[in-house]
Amino acid sequence: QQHSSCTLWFTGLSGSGKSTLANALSAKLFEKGIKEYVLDGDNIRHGLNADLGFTEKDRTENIRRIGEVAKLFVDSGTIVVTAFISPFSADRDCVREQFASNEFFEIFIDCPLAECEKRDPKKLYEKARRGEIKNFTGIDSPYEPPKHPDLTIRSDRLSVEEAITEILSFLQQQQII
Ligand code: GGZ
Repeated sequence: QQHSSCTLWFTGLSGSGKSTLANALSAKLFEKGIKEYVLDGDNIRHGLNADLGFTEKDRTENIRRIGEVAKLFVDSGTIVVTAFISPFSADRDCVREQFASNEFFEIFIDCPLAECEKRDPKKLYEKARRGEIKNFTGIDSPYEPPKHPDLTIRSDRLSVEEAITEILSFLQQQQII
């Protein structure tokens, strides 16, 4: 299928479903013969950004580098889906500035903290509450929700399939696919 390239920048709390949705979306795009790639903690924080932790400064640098990598993918004609908390609006805005307006879309994976904490698949919130992890987003480090996201997915109200349908129809509306 003919398509244009862009960055779909997912942002949201730990446990909100960013990676799950990014991977489900990428599988759907792949099925359609669309060139896509997911950037997430697994392929970025373990490699390129292995020197970075979770201080404010390190998170800012994490997001800056991911923005640069996303730009390379977009140059190559790929739809790149990024799944990082990216808690600071200013950092997300800096990345957006690197792109044309039809090449970057901020997608807010919106899930209440209470629900993320209930899910707690890796028991990280539990550890953060006990003080065993410091600077944990939503507990003792801030999350700044996007003021004007291009799309909001209420991941506590939609199934994965419903969420993917919404994102695909958004991409059609934007004439990306
Ligand atoms: C937030 C942390 C922290 C702290 C480790 N705060 O649920 P996960 O495990 O798989 O996703 C979280 C991931 C966040 O990395 P990002 O690169 O997305 O963060 S940021 O955009 O803010 O740079 C979580 C794990 O790393 N993790 N310590 N203190 N999440």
